[in-house]
Amino acid sequence: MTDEIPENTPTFKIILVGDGGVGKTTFVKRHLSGEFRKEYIATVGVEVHPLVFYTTKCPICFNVWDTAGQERFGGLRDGYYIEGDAAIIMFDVTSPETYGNVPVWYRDIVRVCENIPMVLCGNKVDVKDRKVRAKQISFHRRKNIPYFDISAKSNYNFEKPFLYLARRLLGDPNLTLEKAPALAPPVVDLDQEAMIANEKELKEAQNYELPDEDEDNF
Ligand SMILES: Nc1nc2c(ncn2[C@@H]2O[C@H](COP(=O)(O)OP(=O)(O)OP(=O)(O)O)[C@@H](O)[C@H]2O)c(=O)[nH]1
Ligand SMILES: [Mg+2]
Repeated sequence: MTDEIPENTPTFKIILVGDGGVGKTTFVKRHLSGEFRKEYIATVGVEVHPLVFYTTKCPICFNVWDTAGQERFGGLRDGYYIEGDAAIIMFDVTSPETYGNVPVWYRDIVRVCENIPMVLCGNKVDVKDRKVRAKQISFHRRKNIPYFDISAKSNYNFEKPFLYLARRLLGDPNLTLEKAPALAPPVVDLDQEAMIANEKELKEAQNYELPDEDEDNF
């Protein structure tokens, strides 16, 4: 878990954003060695967690930036975004408001980083009373980025966003993980049947016609 990061490991800055309380810190702390090696950058007020994944091509290190106490309306300082190689935008599937703010986070990233690989993640899918359903999630389709249901507390789909970003950043669409990262043990149980139903719903939702909305008018 605390083995050294191999020399010459390609390393990328990952911007992790989303409203307060969506689960960003919980998510990034699941990866045990990243949590062990994290560093605090006081000037930006951010914790950087170096998460190493072992892909079939080579190891890859994601320096995931997680702000301490996010300024909900003020947004984040440019220092947070500058030289970002990729981004994870997170919302909470139990809070429609956090999904409603996804376009704002997206816009802020694009302003500074332009065309970097991004993924959208809906967290807390372990919660029975889910409020943002698969067919309501369409922002990623407009922007042509992938979407993943995740549950930080159960480790559900933890690797998915990182595998997608590794494929993009290393330029190999067929890349897979050679070994799973060491994760903290799940703290909630998942209802497997509900997850299968979710996955089916998500698949179907990709085929719905997009509502006729002005792209930037969310
Ligand atoms: N049920 C459930 N709760 C979660 C999950 N992930 C996080 N939470 C809870 O959501 C709350 C907020 O989580 P944080 O990780 O602190 O959220 P954050 O996005 O870092 O919030 P800020 O630092 O304020 O921006 C905590 O009470 C977590 O325990 C999850 O996957 N499922
Ligand atoms: Mg946090």
